[in-house]
Amino acid sequence: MPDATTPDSPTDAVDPAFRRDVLDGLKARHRAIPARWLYDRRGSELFDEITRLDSYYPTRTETGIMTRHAAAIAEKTGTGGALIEFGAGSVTKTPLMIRALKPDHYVPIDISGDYLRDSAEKLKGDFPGLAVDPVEADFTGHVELPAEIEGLKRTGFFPGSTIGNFVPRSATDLLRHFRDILGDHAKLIIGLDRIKPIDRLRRAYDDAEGVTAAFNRNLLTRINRELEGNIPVELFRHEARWNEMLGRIEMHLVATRALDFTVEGEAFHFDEGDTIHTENSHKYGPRGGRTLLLAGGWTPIAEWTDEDEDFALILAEA
Ligand code: AVI
Repeated sequence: MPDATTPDSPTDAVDPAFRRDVLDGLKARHRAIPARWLYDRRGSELFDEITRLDSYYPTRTETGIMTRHAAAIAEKTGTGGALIEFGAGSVTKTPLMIRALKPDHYVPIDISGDYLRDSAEKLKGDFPGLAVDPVEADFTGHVELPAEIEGLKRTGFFPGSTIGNFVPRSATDLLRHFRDILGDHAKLIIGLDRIKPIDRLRRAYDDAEGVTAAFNRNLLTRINRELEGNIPVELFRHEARWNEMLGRIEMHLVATRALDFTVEGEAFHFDEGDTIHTENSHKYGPRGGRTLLLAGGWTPIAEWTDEDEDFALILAEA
């Protein structure tokens, strides 16, 4: 999900999709802006900081699962062939998977060309025998896999519980799309965050250090910079809400008093307590996670968790 593709100075061209999503989102009855826009350069840096926080357990828990179960993951998945990662890859998780699965080809797919090329170069240095074939594309859209992996066994990799940032209907669409990209007989290794006590979830998404709050409010700063807005950022507070019915943590930006602002010349009014919904992070129980995969066209064949069952890594086949 994180990428650093979008402009950070007003002189850069603004993505028309950003303009549309922000203006439509602010006009809607349920004000909401898609989470993908949280990741400008600053947002990506802040997300990186979040992954190192004590209270944000998913990253270190998933890495722990991969380290501890590397041999079993390799045994069930099989080694060699092509490892196709949806996203540019992380400096810790990707090398762990490459070491375990020993693919001949590694194919990261990401919309951010610069980041993709940098990390591909680094991996080539770390794994001299590995062919790295990056694909610059939005993996939610059309993806052309490199001809070099034609006929090879394919394993998709989608860690980090990024699937949780999609509502179940979009998540199943995305899983089906992955199946189409990877083809018959492919496998998929996917990270899913588990449902757990609400106070732990809240602390993970509203940390004492205020990093997640800064990450959320940075969206308003970005709107002001790129869309000539004058949103009073300091009058919005971050809120992480557990939605019990939908099994998800929601991030909101809440107006602390009645306020007015403009974005690209359009006027907006907020009453005290009005919110902008900026992200969903769905959590799944063991059955829910597997059902999601089945609905997305994948059959789960193995699952690994940590001792506290905070996080799950599922292996599924097409
Ligand atoms: C990228 N994604 C999986 C993170 C999550 O946990 O949903 C984004 C995030 N939002 C706030 N903290 C982390």
